[in-house]
Amino acid sequence: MSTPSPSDVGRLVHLGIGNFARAHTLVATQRAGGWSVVAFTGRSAAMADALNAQHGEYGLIVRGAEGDEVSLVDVIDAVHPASDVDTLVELLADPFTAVVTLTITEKGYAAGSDPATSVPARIALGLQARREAGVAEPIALVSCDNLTGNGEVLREAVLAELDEETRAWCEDHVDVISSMVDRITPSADENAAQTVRDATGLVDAVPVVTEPFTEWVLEDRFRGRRPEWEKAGVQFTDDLEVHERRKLRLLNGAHTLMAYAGQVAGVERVDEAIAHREVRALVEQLWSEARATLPLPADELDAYTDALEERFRNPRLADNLIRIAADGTAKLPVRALPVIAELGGPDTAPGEVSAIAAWTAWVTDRVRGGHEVQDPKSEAIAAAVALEDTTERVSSLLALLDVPAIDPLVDAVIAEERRLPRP
Ligand code: CS2
Repeated sequence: MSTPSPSDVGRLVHLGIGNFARAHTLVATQRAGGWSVVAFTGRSAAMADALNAQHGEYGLIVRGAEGDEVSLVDVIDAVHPASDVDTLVELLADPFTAVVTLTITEKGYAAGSDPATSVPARIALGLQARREAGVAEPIALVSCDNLTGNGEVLREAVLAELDEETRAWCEDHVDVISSMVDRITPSADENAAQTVRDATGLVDAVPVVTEPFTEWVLEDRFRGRRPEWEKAGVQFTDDLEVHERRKLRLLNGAHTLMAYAGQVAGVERVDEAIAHREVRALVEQLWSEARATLPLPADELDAYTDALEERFRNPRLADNLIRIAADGTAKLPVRALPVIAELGGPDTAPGEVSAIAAWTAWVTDRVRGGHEVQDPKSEAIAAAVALEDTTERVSSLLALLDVPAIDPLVDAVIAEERRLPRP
């Protein structure tokens, strides 16, 4: 096995090119310098056409509370639609490819065995081809999604799709790395393209708007080549779990609570939700519960939640709650349920219960109001919401989070639904 030499160049393949990767990991890869990036889209192929028409270049608007900083990011060589499985397999079998990063969202890890729809299944095909091509150089798979132990989740999902021989080969040739990635990235507003054009001259169909804060922490165990991300302020650690949990439970947990409770209370954006007295009180309660599950000193947690509050209050970021409300059935089991379980049940975690009750209330209002809910289980949500009886409705919804119908959470959620702030 070669000694790690991160400064060597190589190719990075990114899977799931959306706003988040373009605001964050790819910016860090550009700063690291020297690496070639080939990206694949998520479900919609439109991003491939748009970015290729701009030779992979796009504008990045860093939107602080006081003003914008606009720059161009030019690190992507080519973008392919997710459906181009052959190209992905070819790239993974090529020794020049040393790193694969993923932003495929929580639900992408449970996508099954069909390479047409499953990223883990596609990676498995690529690794098999890499082994068959006799490539000795290690490859690293890096998950950048909001899951506890995201590398482990990815490893299991890929291994499940592999033949025996490739599975054994992976031990010496594949590193699966967990990472925590943080940068709030709303959908770009309609003026973003003009802002990029005025500042840089680029006619940009897919500009990115993001916040000034940025953090990326990775497990420090790459055996092969990787970009020199340290140059971009990226951190490497042997103890990633605490960073992951802190972010998932404090940032993402509060986001999820605000997304549902905020909309039920009649507001649309994160800055409005955190300024809403009653919603903010729920966030404070959720934070005090989540903090009790984190093995970190109080002053560190104070500084973290203070910084979060300032980020949420950014008056110029315009982060819409509807963005965060997507995929609740994939997010609540990672963000809220573990805290309730670790604290010993719903009675000791009323803030987390309110996040779940806000979700059941919001999907109910939304579906009954004739709107769609963006979620991998949207059909089952609609069927549950159609139930007239409250206990049946709530227990059917909670079953979609894998909570049993007799769980005390069902009654706690029903009681909390009635207490949620309304307009
Ligand atoms: C949000 C995240 O969509 C969501 O559920 O909570 O996208 C959040 O903005 C990022 O994790 C911030 O790093």
